[in-house]
Amino acid sequence: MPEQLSDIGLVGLAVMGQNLALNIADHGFRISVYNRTTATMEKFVAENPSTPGGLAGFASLADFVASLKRPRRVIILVKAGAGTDAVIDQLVPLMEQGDIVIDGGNANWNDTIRREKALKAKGLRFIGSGVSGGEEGARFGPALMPGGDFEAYKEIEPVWNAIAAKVDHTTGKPLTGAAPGKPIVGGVPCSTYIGPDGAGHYVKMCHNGIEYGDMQMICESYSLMANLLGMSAGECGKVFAEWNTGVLDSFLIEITADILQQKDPMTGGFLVDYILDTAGQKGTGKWTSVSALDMGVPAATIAESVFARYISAVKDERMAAAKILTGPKANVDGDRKAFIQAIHDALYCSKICSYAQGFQLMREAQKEYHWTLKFGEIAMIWRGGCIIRARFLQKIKEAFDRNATLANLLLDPYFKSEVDRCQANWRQVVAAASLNGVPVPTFSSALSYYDSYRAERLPANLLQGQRDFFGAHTYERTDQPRGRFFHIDWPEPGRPQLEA
Ligand code: NBP
Repeated sequence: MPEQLSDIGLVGLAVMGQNLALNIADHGFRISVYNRTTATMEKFVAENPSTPGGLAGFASLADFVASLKRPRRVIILVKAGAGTDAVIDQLVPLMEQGDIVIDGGNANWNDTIRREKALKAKGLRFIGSGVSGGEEGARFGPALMPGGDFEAYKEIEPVWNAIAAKVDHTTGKPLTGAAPGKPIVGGVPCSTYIGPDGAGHYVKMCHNGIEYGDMQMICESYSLMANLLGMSAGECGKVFAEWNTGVLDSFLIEITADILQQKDPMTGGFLVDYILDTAGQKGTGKWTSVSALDMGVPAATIAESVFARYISAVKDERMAAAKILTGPKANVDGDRKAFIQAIHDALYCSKICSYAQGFQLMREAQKEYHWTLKFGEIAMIWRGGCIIRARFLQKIKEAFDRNATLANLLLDPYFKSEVDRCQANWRQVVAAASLNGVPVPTFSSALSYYDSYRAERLPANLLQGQRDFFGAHTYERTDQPRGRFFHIDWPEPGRPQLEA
């Protein structure tokens, strides 16, 4: 038994685990750490001999568990999936009734629901907590999305509130300037209890889906500037830097400005011009889109951003197709400054639609999984620490403060007026992109979403006619109450029946 018990423990000392452990120790909590490969743990502890709370390393999981205050609180930050299950299987026999396991990895929410149930049956409590913000966030303040047993959450709340990113009470702006041993004190923590079982990991997944959308929309803006206006990467970067002072002010716009202006150390040109145009992914955007498809939520813009990565990945096929398939030659005349403003507005309106879809998805998920999600609080905790942190999220929080049961962000008076103000430019950009052969999958899908959502009548009347024609799937009538279904014998009686 160690002389001094630790407040909390952490298993998994890769990039996220090391940074989160240091963040916890910086806030004065003593933390025990364990890693499957002992040498990694030893090196980490040796490199960080004096933190405010103190780090204690253990080579044996049993000693690690024994080093913790009761109820024991163990954070797992290992490779999501089989790695998490392996650690849980080893931990469970070492823990006691009421102890708490916290999975901080990017788990699929269905796994979290399964794990919570399995641990509950053994008398243990389980928290699935989204941790957003990558390495930097983990070190100096991530956005945290804990879900699971509420009483268990209360046991970790002081740690979670301490280590989370902080935003200013009134402006909602992230508080910056944290350094090793000098964490941010004060401000509103970007952490809140999300809901039972898999709610935290579900919301984290939606955050990532929205992040996919944001990234693709920014890429489309850059592509339009480069391909339609002939701007260099550096020139595009300067535009993004300017945009970062207005309504689009966000971490992703800020880093885009820097990335585009970065020079290549090998050639002296702009680095981005030398980066191969094939995008990778870890799967959370796909999970978001699959969940939307499963629940019948039209999150088309988020799904398009996943497909955009897929099509980018078939580089060889695209290179071959480029030699065969033709399109218009890009040619945009007119006021360049006005067109850049139009691209800005197209990005802004598309972003509003993408977030509208993400929040609609969470709204549907709460019905499906019997959660009560507080959308204003979710927007609030995304204002700092995470990859999608943005000034814009303050407006979303205010929209849900005005109306907690808002059906769609587009219906909020502020967002409605913003789209009204910018939509002519959005349409102009999508039209110009189409006429000039520049792909803008998220801009155009967001515009179709907007026009579909505001349409009193869509051509689904014909679609139901088709379904009834070939499969007798029936239809409802515009002149009859909803829920009454009709079928007619289409064209001539006695025609051969076709299979659906
Ligand atoms: P990785 O996802 O790369 O996982 C590496 C860690 O998992 C190492 O500590 C490794 O131990 C451990 N591990 C593996 Br792999 N299999 C194991 C097993 N069967 N038993 C025990 N330990 C095992 O680490 P990461 O990038 O730090 O991410 C950690 C979690 O945080 C992941 O779920 C990730 O999705 C999530 N996340 C990451 C980021 C990010 O920016 N990287 C952001 C947000 C969330 P070893 O040293 O012995 O191999």
